[in-house]
Amino acid sequence: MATKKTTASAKKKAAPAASFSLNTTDFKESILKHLHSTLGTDENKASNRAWAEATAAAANDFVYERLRQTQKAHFEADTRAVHYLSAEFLMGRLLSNNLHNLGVFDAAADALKDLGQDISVILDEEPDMALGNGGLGRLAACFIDSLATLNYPAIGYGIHYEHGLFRQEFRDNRQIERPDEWREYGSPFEICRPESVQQVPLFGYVETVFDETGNMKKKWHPGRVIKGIPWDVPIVGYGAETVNILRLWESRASDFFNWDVFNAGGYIDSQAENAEAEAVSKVLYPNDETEAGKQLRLIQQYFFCACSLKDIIRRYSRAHGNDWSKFSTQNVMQLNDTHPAVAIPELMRLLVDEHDLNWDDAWTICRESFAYTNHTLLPEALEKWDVSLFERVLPRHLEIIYEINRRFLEDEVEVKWPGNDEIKAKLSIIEEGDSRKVRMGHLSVVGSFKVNGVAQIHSELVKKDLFPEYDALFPGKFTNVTNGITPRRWLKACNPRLSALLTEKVGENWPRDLELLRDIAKYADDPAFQKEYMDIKLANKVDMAATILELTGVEVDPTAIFDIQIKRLHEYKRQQMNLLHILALYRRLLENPDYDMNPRVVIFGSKAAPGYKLAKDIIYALNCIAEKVNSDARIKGKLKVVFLPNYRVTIAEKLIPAADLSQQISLAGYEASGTGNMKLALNGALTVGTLDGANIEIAEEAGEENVCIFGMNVDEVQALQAQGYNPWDYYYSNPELKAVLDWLDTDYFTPGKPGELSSIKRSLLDGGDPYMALADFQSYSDAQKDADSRYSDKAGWARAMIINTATMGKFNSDRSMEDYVRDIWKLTKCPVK
Ligand code: CR6
Ligand code: PLP
Repeated sequence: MATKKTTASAKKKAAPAASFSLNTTDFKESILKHLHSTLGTDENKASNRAWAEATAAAANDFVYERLRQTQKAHFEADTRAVHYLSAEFLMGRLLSNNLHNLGVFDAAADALKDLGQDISVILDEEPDMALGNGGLGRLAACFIDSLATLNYPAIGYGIHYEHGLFRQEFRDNRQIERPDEWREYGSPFEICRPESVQQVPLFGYVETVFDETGNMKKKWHPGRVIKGIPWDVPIVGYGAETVNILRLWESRASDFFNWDVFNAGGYIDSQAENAEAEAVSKVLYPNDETEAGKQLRLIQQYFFCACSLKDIIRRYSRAHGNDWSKFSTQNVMQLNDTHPAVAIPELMRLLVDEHDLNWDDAWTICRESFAYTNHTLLPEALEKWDVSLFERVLPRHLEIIYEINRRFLEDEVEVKWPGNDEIKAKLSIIEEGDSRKVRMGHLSVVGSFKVNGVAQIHSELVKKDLFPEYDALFPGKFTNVTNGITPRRWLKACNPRLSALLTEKVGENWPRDLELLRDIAKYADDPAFQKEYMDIKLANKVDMAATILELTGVEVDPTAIFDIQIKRLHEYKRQQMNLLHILALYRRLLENPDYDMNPRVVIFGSKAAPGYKLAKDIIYALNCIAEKVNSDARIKGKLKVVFLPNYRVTIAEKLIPAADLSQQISLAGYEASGTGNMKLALNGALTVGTLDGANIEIAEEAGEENVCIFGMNVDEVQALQAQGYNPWDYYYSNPELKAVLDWLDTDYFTPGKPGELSSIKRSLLDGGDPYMALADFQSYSDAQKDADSRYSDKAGWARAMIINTATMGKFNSDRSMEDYVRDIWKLTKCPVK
């Protein structure tokens, strides 16, 4: 059966019905109008940036109108809303996404073309809005896209970092960090709302006072007050019925506080104070799964929670005055990890100290309003704050936490386990010891009505290993919501070729209902469809090869296997195991130039936390190995290694459509979910992965035969840990593994500087190999061999890729949102006229 070719006109037809009847001519006029009257320039001298801003302004005419209608509808309906509190939102670029969601991408492209501009060049002008580290921040961005798409009343609350995640450069193969300047010259995607500024108190002391009726009250005398200025980023749902907002808080010195200093003649002092206040929202902490433990980070967390809660209360009071009985039916606050956990004592403070509620009523409201998502089991990522630090920065909150804890231990733990001090110590929000600490995970569990993990296995481990007693104490509180990704950005916009083919086959509704893609499974064995699908993959790989050449100077063969590992650098994600496999392949090729393997390009994209020495050593090693391997004529180009600098959303959007293999190789039990794994599989890549996080569910959906699973499962990992793991056993019993590890001690990859890569070997042997890379190495290497031979079977490979695309419907973040709505948030949709 011959399938239709995807012609340019078919592609046009494939675009979804535009939500706005904006034709090319109108769009052209609008862009010109904004070029003249908003940008104050002229088409003869406009820079690419001016064209981009004029295009954004043209789109904003619609965005703002829908935003206004949405806010009106939400106000009139006075519906329950979710407030997604997250220290990170990894948004990426907004213009292309907004044009797609408005349904005017093609009109904009044609309009720009008529004006002599290439839309891809114009879109490339936009810096990424990188206000997040990795998966957690990108998840928040996908979730708010889905909430708007599904017409749920929702607000994202976060921090308006002046500098997002650092820009990564390589110097002499080592990572160096440069400041990110996403809004150096302003951004057309945000609106400042001075009318909703908030004041945030900090430091100081607490006084006990008595009111006129003799009731004891606590009065916090802050040592400083800073100001929170809201910036709203409109979040355009697909089809643009609803436009919600992401409200990001910027810190400044408080006017009235500063005024006194200024009047006292302290001009210089007042400037110093400004700088200190502005430091709060200056930079994103570049940590991923490690603890920061810094005063400024605690202040950041409190700052955005305090601003957000006051904002929520302001909105609530506008409709309900001083009647608090409906607060928790109108509002739910989702804590994205423990970073916003301080919102719990802050709401208690606001209700008890400022709005005069009694403790019990306030606590009921709190517990009915907060829900908490756990994103990790790694002990070093579970936040704890020194009591002394807490006391200095937030003295009243520490008192409130003590009171929450006292009542919890006496009224709940003691009742369930009378006299059991061991359990009390385990469940206490305060960790006793040399330096006492506030456990933010405990606080989040105690202060919320639901706690969820982010993939089935992770949610089980949260119950079984992390919080078993809490699970016994609060039956039904723990639940699972498997993560998801927005198919609008991660397929429709980033992979236009495949999107057009899919639309041709299943119609234009799949970006909303990703399950519709199941229908293409029936073409999985159709040679004509296979050819179309694989031609698209090849075209994407050709584009990627050009990008690789441009960014790294390395030439790669687009017909080679594109074997991709893109994610933050962390030992648990095991880039070091990938490195060992690269060395094994290289060694096999050197020993036998005819070694039977398909040409392979191993591609990395990854940032290491600046203070994470071993992660940075791994980047250095991979760059050194890449240099050597890529220039070694003996292996005839059969193996190439590419490390793309400055991995971010925009690079992910280019790489993912070009991937053949998706490396998801964390030690089982350590990757809570993963979301990159979903994006890669949706775009056809076969997962080489462990039975960890969402890989398990991906394998269930795609079928085990369409993924390459290897390594120990969680039970086996735990059994080996219990029995005592000794990496030297694997070193001595596996000659290839020993050879590649020993190679790291030589100067083969660092000429004249032996030992420069030794830290990696040391961590895997003397260091005990905490993430068991050596134990899983052989099985990993076998899975890679299996993937290689599957790649040789062209029809079988095409089939597997098609099935991967067809079966990822579950990982639509719209589904995640419906799960949250059903099991946790209990929202109703609010249609917008
Ligand atoms: N690092 C998990 O490790 C998960 C995301 C989003 C992470 C990752 O497996 O997909 O959250 N955890 O749920 C944290 O950030 C604490 C992550 O991105
Ligand atoms: N960083 C960026 C830029 C991403 O787009 C993603 C997810 O796609 C991640 C990090 C998270 O990747 P992973 O789930 O593999 O950790």
